[in-house]
Amino acid sequence: MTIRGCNASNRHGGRRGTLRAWLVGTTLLVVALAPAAPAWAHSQLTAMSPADGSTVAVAPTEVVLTFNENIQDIGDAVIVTGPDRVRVEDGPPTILDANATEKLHPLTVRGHYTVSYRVVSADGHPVTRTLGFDLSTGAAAAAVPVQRVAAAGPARAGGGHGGLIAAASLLGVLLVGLGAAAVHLRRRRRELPVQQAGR
Ligand SMILES: [Cu+2]
Repeated sequence: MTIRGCNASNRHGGRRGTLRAWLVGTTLLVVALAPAAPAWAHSQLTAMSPADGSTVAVAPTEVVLTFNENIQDIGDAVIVTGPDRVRVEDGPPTILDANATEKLHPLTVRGHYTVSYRVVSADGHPVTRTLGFDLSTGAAAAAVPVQRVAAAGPARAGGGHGGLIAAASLLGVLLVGLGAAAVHLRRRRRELPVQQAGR
């Protein structure tokens, strides 16, 4: 890093102290902004009914998502899409403690159903994921190609933490770079007249 070169060529204790203080300050800031190491403490799905990947012969009337901790009842959404790409969920889910219950319209088409959810963790971070189940009874789907990848598009694992870490890291790099540049410029400005005086 440029900071090291800058520091190594700096023989002036006072200014090195300034740089060190700057580095300590920016490091503390970055540490404060970055979330703690066990960053994946937000709510995780522990079970779904019908089970993820299962095949059921009787059409379920609801999907129940169970998490490892209570989730917040703020703008949670569950989207259930049938083999014919028709959405079959009935309104927003009902949240009770660690469970999100999503009522379904009658499932009349056999095939694969995707279940995508976005719920807000106890710690305030949204979590999203796409699961699915198969219904073995019902009418054949209309001639629509089943595109599970496309259906899985809106839901992504992860959520808030990754972006926050990236933003904090970027901010830290910018601050350290700006600080180093400022110290470097100030030193050059001060040393120039001294060198011209023939020291
Ligand atoms: Cu979280």
